Amino acid sequence: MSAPVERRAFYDRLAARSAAPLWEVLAQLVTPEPRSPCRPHRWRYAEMRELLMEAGRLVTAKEAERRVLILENPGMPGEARITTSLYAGLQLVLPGEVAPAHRHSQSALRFVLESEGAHTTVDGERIPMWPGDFIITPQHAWHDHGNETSAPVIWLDGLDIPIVKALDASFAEHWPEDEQPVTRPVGHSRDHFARGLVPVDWKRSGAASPVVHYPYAEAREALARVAATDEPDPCLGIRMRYVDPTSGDWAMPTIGPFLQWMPAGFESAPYRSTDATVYVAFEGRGRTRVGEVEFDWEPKDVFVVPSWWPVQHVVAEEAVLFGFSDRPVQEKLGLFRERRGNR
Ligand code: GTQ
Repeated sequence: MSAPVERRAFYDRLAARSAAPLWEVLAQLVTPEPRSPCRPHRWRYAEMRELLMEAGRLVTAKEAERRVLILENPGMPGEARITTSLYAGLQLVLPGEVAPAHRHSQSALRFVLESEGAHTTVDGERIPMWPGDFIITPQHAWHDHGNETSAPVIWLDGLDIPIVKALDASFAEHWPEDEQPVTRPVGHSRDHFARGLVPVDWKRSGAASPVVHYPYAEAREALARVAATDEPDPCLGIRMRYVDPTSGDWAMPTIGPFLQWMPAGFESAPYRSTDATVYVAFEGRGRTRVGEVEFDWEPKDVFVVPSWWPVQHVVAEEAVLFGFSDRPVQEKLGLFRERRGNR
């Protein structure tokens, strides 16, 4: 080929025509394995809680609209991403506060860390929040959060913000008042869809599960009973995913949430998957190695494992991890891969 100077001049002429030479970038675009800017990281709950309380003194929930500390992946600072495809944050609503009603294209999950009965309202259904509860705010569902108790409520938000951003499909609007009217009784979505019965002529309208509340008490009992009979998977322990009971598919179209139980003394076999995963250590204590990075965790610490990094857990005290990833998207696109063991 021609001399580098000649090429450079050619590239400049291409750039002036909004074009570029593929051969200079092909190897970075089409990699033999996932190569992510995402880094493994752990956020200590004790530290983040202090910062959140400080935020509580600096800004009201109403003023902020959502008083949230974004958990930003250290490999992608300023991008509001915890993985390349997902967003996570810690949200605080103080006693007496309301986070005003709005709705948007982005889907949200809530995993409750601290609460003594605060609530979120989703499309007219008021949902009491208790520690460990998993709650869905489907895309375009009106939602406001409130706290009529005397204790702060803190939860982990997981949203598909980067996915919606990549697709340029974001719409949002505000409800005219702080709170939407409550039009449905407590337990409405569970009564209609979570008990093995659905109204005979019901037809799915949204993309998410019609069940919006998955209380921890029930999930924890299921885990315990399954763990009593089933052999833990060498890599994943007893991992169970949250589903839409009307379809058996993941509970959300873009985010795949799960619970993972591991007994004391469990040392998981190496595992890697293409879905970068956010974990909350909800019960127990242990350590996790992600490639060369290693961190310990205790209740309510959050950590993230990037795509295709090998992960291994060592469990000191019987543990329940909550987790979520973009696995439903990858499965539907035929991109999901996992690998067990040391290959
Ligand atoms: O609670 O509606 O963490 O709209 C980010 C955006 C929470 C929410 C977030 C949101 C919300």
